[in-house]
Amino acid sequence: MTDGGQRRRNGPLGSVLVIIPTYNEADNIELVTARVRESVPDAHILVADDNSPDGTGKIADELAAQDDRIKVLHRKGKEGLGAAYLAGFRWGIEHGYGVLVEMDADGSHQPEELPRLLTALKGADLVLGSRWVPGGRVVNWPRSRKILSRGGSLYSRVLLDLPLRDVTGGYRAFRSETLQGLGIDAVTSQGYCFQVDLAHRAVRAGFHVVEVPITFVERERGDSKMSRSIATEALWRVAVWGVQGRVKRLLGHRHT
Ligand SMILES: Nc1nc2c(ncn2[C@@H]2O[C@H](COP(=O)(O)OP(=O)(O)OP(=O)(O)O)[C@@H](O)[C@H]2O)c(=O)[nH]1
Ligand SMILES: [Mg+2]
Repeated sequence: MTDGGQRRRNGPLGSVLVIIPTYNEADNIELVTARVRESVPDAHILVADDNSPDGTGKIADELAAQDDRIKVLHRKGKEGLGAAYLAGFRWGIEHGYGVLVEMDADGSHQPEELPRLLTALKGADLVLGSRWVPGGRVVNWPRSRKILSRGGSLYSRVLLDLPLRDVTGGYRAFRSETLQGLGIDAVTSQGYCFQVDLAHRAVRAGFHVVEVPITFVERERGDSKMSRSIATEALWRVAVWGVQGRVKRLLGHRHT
């Protein structure tokens, strides 16, 4: 399965598409797109909106009408963050982008840090914006939330044998070849679990995954869409993958 990191790429990156999934982000979408534009002027932006009742999709259309580097993917209804990203990835791959970036709309993932992620991607297959490596941090989170997030990453790291500190973060830059090598058509997980799933697949497939410290800023406007059920999904799915991986390795050893 893994090829010992042989897939590591050093080639040029190609054009960049920043995918921003949105559900009721009317208060945030204009600012985040403007900040991306300022920070990485050549990047294109794809807003993947799930027919937000607050009119985010319409605002995105208005932004797109003024700037041809902004595109909007209108989806029929709320199907979750993972499904929106998968649709965005497929769109980006079809349209020939070399780099696909995941970024939240709420300002937690600072567009000003994107150039650092892209620089790191020149020597990697996948770059994770990481809150839990030296230099990374979180602004405006209570201690309890930090413990929960670090605990979630530790849980995934141990169960799935991942050499990563921030497994649930959602600020990432993929080479499109990396995404194409992950078997994303088989991904059904959502929320935090979606991020764990992609990181796990990338490591297992032998891709070179690099963590870059980021400062994650808690959202100031709009409501969180993460729920208890999304956190619970992550807990059980990661446990199942962990057991499956161990059973596979055990059987593999026995047959050789
Ligand atoms: N298209 C789409 N986007 C979604 C959906 N759920 C969440 N999002 C977007 O995904 C991003 C992350 O969601 P958040 O609600 O900020 O999740 P979070 O960052 O874990 O939670 P907070 O820390 O409370 O902000 C935001 O840009 C959301 O608008 C969904 O079902 N569909
Ligand atoms: Mg958020």
